[in-house]
Amino acid sequence: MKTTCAYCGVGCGIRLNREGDEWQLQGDEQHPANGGALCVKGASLLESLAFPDRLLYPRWMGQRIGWEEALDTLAARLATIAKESGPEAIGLYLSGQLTTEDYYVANKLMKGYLGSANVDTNSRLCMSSAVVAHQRAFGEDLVPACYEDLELADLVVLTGANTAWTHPVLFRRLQQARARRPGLRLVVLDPRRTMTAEQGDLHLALKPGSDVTLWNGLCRYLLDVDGWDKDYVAQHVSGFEALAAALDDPAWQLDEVARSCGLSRSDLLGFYQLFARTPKTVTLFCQGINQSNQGVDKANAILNAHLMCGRIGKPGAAPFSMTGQPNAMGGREVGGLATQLAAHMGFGEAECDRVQRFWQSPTIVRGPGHKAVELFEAVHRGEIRALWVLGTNPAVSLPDGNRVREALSRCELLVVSEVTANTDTARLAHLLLPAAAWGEKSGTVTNSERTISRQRAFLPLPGEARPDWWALTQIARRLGFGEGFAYEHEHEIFCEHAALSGFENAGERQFDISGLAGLTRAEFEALEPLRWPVNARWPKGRDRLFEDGRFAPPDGRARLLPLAQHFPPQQGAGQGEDLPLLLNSGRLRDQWHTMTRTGHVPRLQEAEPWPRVRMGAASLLALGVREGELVRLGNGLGEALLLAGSAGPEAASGPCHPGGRSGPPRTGGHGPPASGR
Ligand SMILES: Nc1nc2c(c(=O)[nH]1)N[C@H]1C(S)=C(S)[C@@H](COP(=O)(O)OP(=O)(O)OC[C@H]3O[C@@H](n4cnc5c(=O)[nH]c(N)nc54)[C@H](O)[C@@H]3O)O[C@H]1N2
Ligand SMILES: Nc1nc2c(c(=O)[nH]1)N[C@H]1C(S)=C(S)[C@@H](COP(=O)(O)OP(=O)(O)OC[C@H]3O[C@@H](n4cnc5c(=O)[nH]c(N)nc54)[C@H](O)[C@@H]3O)O[C@H]1N2
Ligand code: SF4
Ligand SMILES: [Mo]
Repeated sequence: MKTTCAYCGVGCGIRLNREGDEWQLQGDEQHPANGGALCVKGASLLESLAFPDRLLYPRWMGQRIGWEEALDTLAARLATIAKESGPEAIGLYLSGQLTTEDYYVANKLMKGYLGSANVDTNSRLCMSSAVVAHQRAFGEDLVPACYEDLELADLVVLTGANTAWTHPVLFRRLQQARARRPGLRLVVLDPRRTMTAEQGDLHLALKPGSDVTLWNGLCRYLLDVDGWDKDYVAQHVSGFEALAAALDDPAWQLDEVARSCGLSRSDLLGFYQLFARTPKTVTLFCQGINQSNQGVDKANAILNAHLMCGRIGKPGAAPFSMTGQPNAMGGREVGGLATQLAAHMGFGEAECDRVQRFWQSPTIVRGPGHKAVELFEAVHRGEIRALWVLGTNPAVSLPDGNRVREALSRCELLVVSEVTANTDTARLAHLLLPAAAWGEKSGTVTNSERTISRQRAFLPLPGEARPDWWALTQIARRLGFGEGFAYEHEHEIFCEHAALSGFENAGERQFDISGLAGLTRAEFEALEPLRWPVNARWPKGRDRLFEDGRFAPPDGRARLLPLAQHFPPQQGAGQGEDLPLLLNSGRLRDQWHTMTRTGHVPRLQEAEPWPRVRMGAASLLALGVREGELVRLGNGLGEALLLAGSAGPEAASGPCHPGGRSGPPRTGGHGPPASGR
């Protein structure tokens, strides 16, 4: 039995064998993502299934009820709210940990049947910057490369990513390629000296938030040394004149860039020279780029450099956005963000009409809904009266958690579909719905390199747990939408999703998997991993996009964009004597997000049993704090009690303390505040 890992966007294949009563788990040697390797989280998946507080039955206000009653009650309440306040008073908050089939049904129900665009996903906190950057540069949200490109490159630039911990199997592939071919260089751009940075040939600990400056500086340098591809730009790219004019600004000259980024001139020049002379360059980016006050611009700054050099769509040459969650990409395919409609279509009139015709639905939303943060603000104001959260823990993972928890506790009807009742969001729910977990649910997921893989069920559904698509379908039927939601199996949903991707698509949308729309049940069950698009032209899938230099806009050209540097406001005026530290959050190697899926596994607790704030030696000294002491950090948004840790390979470097994304913290109670940065 083969399936796909439940955690990160590498999307490793897993093989399960049954020996007696026991399942044995190992990496799938034939899967294109991992070729048999697994990291500690993937290898611990079977242990993680022993949830201490598994949600097995629906619960209404804490009391067990039956599914029938739960569904009838929910449908009746939703119908009343829609009638009284309009469908916009209903919101859905989804997750990159759902299957594509769950996602598709949720999106269709909201945008085509209920008529509310207020459906967003935790990908808003994660991939949405990359999505928009791709749309701006390529005309569509497209990841051009595949993992093999990391192995074929001569230079890999890893920026805003601690890949050794967060995409471990991919990092291992890279390290193995470097061992085979020492000429393959690794440059890491990260304010922290992470485990990943430790292993680079060069680590540039740039000042947090200064990425646009660094990449603009690179583009300026490429112009100065004639290190760009004039023919490629002339044939395939637009916007060069505007970019070149913007790059004339002295702010992008080497010395000035080095100063703004807090880097030595020679290190920076060394990187620029290496980039300029290495055609086979892959730039991998993740949350240090996406999660930012200017995440979209940061990503476009990277795309600019690659487009200027024509380093895209070629073996070993591409910009590469890594996805975080196992199915962040699938969510983007179905259009689970409030700012998309479906199947890589937006809200143009023709697109809305097309999707409505395909769905034969009673309505269609004609514009974007609230994005995650706005969605919870609308809940706070009472404009959204009913919120259904599936597969995510926003009480912990959204910014300004106190405000979010306040919004959730004010919500008139909060429904949470979960695997465990033991999450901060589930504890606030009126109605809890038990979801099938990994190993029990079945469907498809898409990884960072566009590979669609099957998740397969090998365990029976415990208690009354059900797949999320089933619960959504049951509600749709009770709301009178039975015809559009007659699904009995995820196979039917997948085929419909595949058909929509090819519907009236004469090549305008590169997301096209219509070649899979006719799969029989048996073929769906046996589906081998393959990279989209999958259609008449690419029946076996496609490794790289844009090989021919044709992009998605009508003129076929990619876009270069002039970009300005904006530092996060926390790094500016607000930061003074009483807010001396910059705080950044990094993931733990052995834990998954809010820890609801991994916190109960002893093996995964060993490396980092305590919440820790790591500080450089100078900060510890200035604050009068010793390693191992408890410190209370706070700012206007809240407080946290943490164990103080010192600079290891995971600690800060450069001029800042662990730098940049959360609000600037205030120190409390432990010695005098540090004297700024
Ligand atoms: N073990 C584990 N693995 C995971 C996850 C998990 O929870 N646990 N989650 C998955 C998910 S959903 C995601 S999205 C990915 C995230 O994968 P990563 O993005 O690799 O994870 P982070 O640890 O958040 O690392 C972000 C890095 O950006 C750096 N950074 C901060 N500010 C800046 C900046 O201004 N510029 C630059 N260049 N860098 C900056 C930080 O110092 C940090 O090292 O991981 C996935 N993999
Ligand atoms: N401070 C800070 N905050 C962050 C980030 C950061 O770097 N720093 N990163 C952001 C990013 S990139 C991300 S992706 C988010 C992640 O944030 P969340 O999505 O809130 O984190 P998880 O802990 O993965 O929560 C997923 C929940 O879904 C449940 N679940 C798993 N499978 C299923 C299923 O099939 N069905 C249902 N119904 N439930 C299921 C799990 O039990 C778990 O409780 O956090 C964001 N928030
Ligand atoms: S690298 Fe990611 S997908 Fe692969 S086993 Fe580890 S967590 Fe799972
Ligand atoms: Mo993420």
